[in-house]
Amino acid sequence: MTTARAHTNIALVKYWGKRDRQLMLPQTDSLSLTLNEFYATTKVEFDPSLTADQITIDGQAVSGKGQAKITAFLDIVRQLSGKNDFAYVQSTNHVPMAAGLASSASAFAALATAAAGAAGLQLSRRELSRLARRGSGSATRSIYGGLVEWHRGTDDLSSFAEPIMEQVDFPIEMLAILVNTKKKKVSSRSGMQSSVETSPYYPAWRQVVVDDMKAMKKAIADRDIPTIGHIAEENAMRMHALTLSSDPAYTYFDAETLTAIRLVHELRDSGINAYYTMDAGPNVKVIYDRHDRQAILDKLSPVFGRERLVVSQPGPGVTIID
Ligand code: 2P0
Repeated sequence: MTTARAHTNIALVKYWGKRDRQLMLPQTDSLSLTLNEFYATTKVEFDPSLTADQITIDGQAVSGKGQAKITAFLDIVRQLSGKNDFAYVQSTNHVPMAAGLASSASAFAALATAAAGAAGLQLSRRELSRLARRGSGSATRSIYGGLVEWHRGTDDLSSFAEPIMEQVDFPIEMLAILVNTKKKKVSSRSGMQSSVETSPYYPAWRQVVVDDMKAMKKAIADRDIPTIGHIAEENAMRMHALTLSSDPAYTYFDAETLTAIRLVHELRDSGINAYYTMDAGPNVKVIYDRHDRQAILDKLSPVFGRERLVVSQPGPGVTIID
């Protein structure tokens, strides 16, 4: 039996499209910040008496598509380890599920680590990152803490994440505005596939990411939060332009998403270096220097309510806790 904890991550340079859906190889590199406040804890135990994997998430039995996805992932672990038993999987999420807060990143990073441990595999962090990738792309990055780069690679061996700065030594902070925590209508998986196949802007996106990765790494080396925020914001909006330019078009924006964006612009107009990013859901994440936290809370709380604002520091990589 092994229990692992993994934190979610928010991409500053986004991943939006696969090149190989079976191996989960992405079209582009990406770069993220692991967050301290959002994580999953997962326990795995293989048991020869089971006739199917028994999965619970937050105490609820998982069936249907969710079960199939986890069983397919466990099949990879079974194949790697030669262990053919089914498993008990118990996962607890400290992330509002499927609301664009990258719950699959922490979920599959924790599952990969717990399942590999329970199956007796001795994997390096790089190998864990490659394994987590098979469950969900963004999970590749959640093996590591702090600022992390996922090299798209050309095959299973070369597509893994690496830390850029695991102990973040400058005061970057992220605040999540929980606009809507209901399950999203278009999954990341089908949304990004549609963008790859139908958006006329997809070739331009590949070039955007090449340029943004370079500029973002320089801004990180310079510990320049306004430049990091600016690049992240532009990159996110260009990713969302892929959703609007797909056929059929779709969007993750809600009315309240636009309200949040307007407030961030107003903060900036008043001289506070706050920037926004958004994932496959309507929630907005604000990037800023923690010294500006109070001013940002003062601006956002009257509109959204303090309870819908979650401040997070950079967080750690995956750990085995039992
Ligand atoms: C990211 N997102 O880089 C991007 C930005 C959401 C927007 O990775 O199909 O759950 O499991 O690989 O990783 C969310 O997509 O999709 C995601 P799969 P995933 O964080």
